[in-house]
Amino acid sequence: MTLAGKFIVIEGLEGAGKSSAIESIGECLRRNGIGFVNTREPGGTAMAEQLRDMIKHGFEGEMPSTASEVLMMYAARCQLVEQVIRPSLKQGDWVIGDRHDLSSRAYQGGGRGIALQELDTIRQFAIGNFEPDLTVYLDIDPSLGLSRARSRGSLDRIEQQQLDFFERARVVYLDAVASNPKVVKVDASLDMRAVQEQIITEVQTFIDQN
Ligand code: Z5A
Repeated sequence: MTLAGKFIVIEGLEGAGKSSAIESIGECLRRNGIGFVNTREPGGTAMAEQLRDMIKHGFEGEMPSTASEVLMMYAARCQLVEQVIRPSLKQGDWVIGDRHDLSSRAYQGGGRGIALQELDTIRQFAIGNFEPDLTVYLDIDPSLGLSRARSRGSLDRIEQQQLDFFERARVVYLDAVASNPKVVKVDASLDMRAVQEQIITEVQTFIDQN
């Protein structure tokens, strides 16, 4: 079934500046008279928010294994897609997603080392062929991103990974940019205004083509 709205996702490593990017995309859609909803992953439904909390902080001192972590990510994503994203798109709203499936490939695949073919199988079971119409990937050197994220406050369980975890995650993101025309790269190491200009250019081009 063709969905009336479009799903735009913002992706990137820690400190890439996703929060301000999401605001810029929202302003751009508003200027174009397009109604939208915001989502975040993991999270975005009551159940998915509970999973988010356990993924980020564990539960009563118990930390998820690598396999549990990835299954919780997809459980949360499945809930969000079925309860919020698909219904919104169906009624003609656009959706701005703070992360989606590419985060699992980057963090659980690249970072944790789960084979991407295994993730494909889980993904197919959880959400089938559902995918974003446009992904804006904010590319940043992990050491710069982490120093920005640290200046923002304390780091959660995943954010506390070593630099090489994020370097492996970045490789997966860059592979996606190279292989999938629906994933566009923005240089997030520049100052905020320059980053926002690149994002708005990409999103406006996408709007004009749709
Ligand atoms: N995760 C996963 O492993 N697998 C998955 O499938 C999914 C997620 C979906 C979600 O945590 C965690 O789950 C995330 C990935 C993992 N953890 N890690 N690591 P979250 O939602 O709490 O965290 P996040 O998504 O990584 O981060 P965020 O806070 O939403 O955004 P951000 O991009 O990291 O950062 P920011 O708050 O927008 O900016 C950081 C600081 O830099 C801030 O002070 C800004 O003012 C500053 N900034 C931003 N842009 C600039 C520029 N251009 N110049 C200078 N300073 C800047």
